[in-house]
Amino acid sequence: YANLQGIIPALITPYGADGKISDPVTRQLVRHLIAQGASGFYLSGSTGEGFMQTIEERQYLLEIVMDEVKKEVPVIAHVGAMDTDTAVRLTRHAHDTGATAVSAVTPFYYKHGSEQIKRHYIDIAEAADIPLIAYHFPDMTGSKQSADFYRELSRVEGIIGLKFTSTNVYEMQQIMDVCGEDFLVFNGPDEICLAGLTMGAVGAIGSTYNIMPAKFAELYKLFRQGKIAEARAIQYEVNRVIHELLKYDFIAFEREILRLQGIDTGVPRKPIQQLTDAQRADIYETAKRFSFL
Ligand code: HMN
Repeated sequence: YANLQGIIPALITPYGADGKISDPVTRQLVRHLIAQGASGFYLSGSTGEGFMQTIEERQYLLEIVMDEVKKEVPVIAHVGAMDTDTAVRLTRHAHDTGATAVSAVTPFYYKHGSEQIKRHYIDIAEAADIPLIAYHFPDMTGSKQSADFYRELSRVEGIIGLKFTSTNVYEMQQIMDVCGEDFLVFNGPDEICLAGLTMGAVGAIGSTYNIMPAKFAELYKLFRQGKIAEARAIQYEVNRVIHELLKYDFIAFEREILRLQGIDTGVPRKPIQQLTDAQRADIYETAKRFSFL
């Protein structure tokens, strides 16, 4: 899985004016991001609004991206769902479409015991011959599994890694320590991308790589060259933008920045924040200030 590394945008899902997934804009966005240094794509995660889409929509998006990307870069399909059957169905489809890997958040809303959650992951891993990347996102799912839990998962055939979305890099390191070197951990929070890489993450999957792919690709390159001070300077720079972003719903903010960059991905699905004209004007000022335009 040597190609699973680097800066991987958790893709914003492009919608047309009718609110449906847009084939041409998806292709435009994916092309643009590859040209800017994206190392792969992560589809239908939190950023991609996967949980606000039908199974058919999630499948359709993957088909478009696979067709456009044509194995140039790896594509990870997020297949996470509240129920195992949906995740399994999406996994089989991802396999048939030729995706590189699937990924799944721990099932949310209901408070399942860790044995059930483990079973959920094993069922996904057994559903098709496609690698699985588990997804630790306690803030969003309310499900916080231990390093021991992930150690057990890492011993399951087909489970190759973890997307770790928490700023607690100590916990990340503890997981890596017990899962072994072959277990691929991806950093989640973009604002600590460099910290996650320093601790041993092989790459980073995140939302702001939709709007600042080149900056993060540079940070990653510098990190790999051991130029930590230079990489840190970029992390500081992008964090000034993230500081502005966090005043909004990140999906609404990123869609607006993309629109200003000439890629109209439409508006997020409700109840995600719908920007007012005043908010758009404010984001426009931010975009100018940070030379997005
Ligand atoms: C996804 O599943 O779409 C993401 O990759 C989630 C991702 O880790 C984002 N986390 C959250 O939104 C909480 C980050 O990219 C985040 O948006 C960014 O670090 C700004 O806070």
